[in-house]
Amino acid sequence: MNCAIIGLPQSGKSTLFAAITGIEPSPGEMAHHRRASVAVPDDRLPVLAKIFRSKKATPATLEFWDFPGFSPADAHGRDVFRKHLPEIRKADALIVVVRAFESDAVPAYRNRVDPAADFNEVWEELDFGDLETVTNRVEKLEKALSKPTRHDEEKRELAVLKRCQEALENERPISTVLGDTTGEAGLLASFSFLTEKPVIVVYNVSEDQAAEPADPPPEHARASVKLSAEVEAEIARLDESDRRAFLTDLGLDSSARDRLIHTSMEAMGYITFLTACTNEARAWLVHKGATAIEAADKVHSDMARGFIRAETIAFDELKALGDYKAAKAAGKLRQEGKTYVVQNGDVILVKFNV
Ligand SMILES: Nc1nc2c(ncn2[C@@H]2O[C@H](COP(=O)(O)OP(=O)(O)O)[C@@H](O)[C@H]2O)c(=O)[nH]1
Ligand SMILES: [Mg+2]
Repeated sequence: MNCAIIGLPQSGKSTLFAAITGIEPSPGEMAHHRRASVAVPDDRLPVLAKIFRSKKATPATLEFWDFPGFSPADAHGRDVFRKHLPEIRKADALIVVVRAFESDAVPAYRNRVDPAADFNEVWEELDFGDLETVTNRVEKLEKALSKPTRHDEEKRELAVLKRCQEALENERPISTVLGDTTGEAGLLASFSFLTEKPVIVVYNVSEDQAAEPADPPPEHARASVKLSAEVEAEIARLDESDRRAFLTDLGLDSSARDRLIHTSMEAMGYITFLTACTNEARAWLVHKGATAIEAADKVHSDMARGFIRAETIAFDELKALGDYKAAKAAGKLRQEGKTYVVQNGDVILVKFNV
C-alpha cells in the first residue's frame, strides 16, 4: 500500500513527507524520490495487547513516497514529471499537495496562490500522461489489426481503449469509463493508469487556517485534508509530552498527520482487522469486501490453505467484555466461514489445519 506525494514545486510536499515519516528533507537529494514506511495509528492496538497480554503490538503500515515537484509550465518540468511517471504509476493512491499558504519567503508557482487552479493543473498532467499511454497503445493495436490474422483479444482491448481515449480527451478520468462486471478493469490493469487511482488533495494552508474545516474535495479527488505541513512537521519533531500543549495553542484537537494517514487508507478502500495472542497483537489492512480466507492469507498462506473457520468478534464488543475467555463463555465469538466478509475492527482468530 503506497501513496505517492506529488504536486507543483514549492507546495510543501517534502515538508509533508517529513511530517508523516519524520524524515527531514536534505538539500540536493531530491533528484530521486524517497520512500518510507509509517505505522497506521490505531488506538485499538494497545487495548487489544492488554487484553491478550501480548508481548508486542504491531501496527499496520503504509508507505509514502516523496517526489520532486514538477512544473508543467516549462519543458524541463514536464521532463521531470515524465521521468518519474513509471514510479508514480506503481502507487496505489496519489496525494496531491496544493499550496494554499501565503509566504513572502517562498515564491509561489506562477506567482499566485490558487489551490483550485493548481490542483487542476496537476490533474491535467495526470490526464495527459494517461492519454499518451492510451494513444500509443491504440496506434500499436490498429497496426496489428491491419494484418490478416485473428485478433479477438486485440479487438476487445482496442474497443475499451478507445473509450478511455475519448474520456481523457474530455478530461474525464479512466475510473469513469470502466464497468466492473465485464472484466475490462482486468484488461487494463497492466497500464496502471493514473486517473484510475484514488486522489487525495492536501490543502497546505497557513498556520492560522489549520483549524478550519477542509473544503469538499474537488472533482476527480476522492478526499481532501486541510493542514499546515509546516505545523505538522513541527509537531512531529516534538516530544509526546509537548505535543498536546502545542496542539491546544493552535486550536487543534489532534494532529492532521494521523487524519491524513487514515484518509489515505480509506480512499484506497482499506479496512483494518486485528489478530492477537500472547506473543503479538497486530493490525492488518485488507480491501473492503475481503473475505475471511483472504484475511487469513494476509497473515499466513498456510492459514488460508488449511482454513477451517475464523473465530470473530468486533473489537468494541471485546473491549466492553474486557476478556477473550469471558467473550467465549458468553457465546460472543462468531464462528465464520471462508466467505464471511471481514468488517473493520474485527478481531479474528483463524483456526486452520495443514
Ligand atoms: N509558511 C509556510 N511555509 C511552508 C509550508 N509548507 C512548506 N513551506 C515552505 O515552502 C518551501 C517549500 O517546501 P517543500 O516542502 O520543500 O516543497 P516541495 O517543493 O513541494 O517539496 C519550504 O521553504 C518550506 O519551509 C507551510 O505550511 N507554511
Ligand atoms: Mg520536495
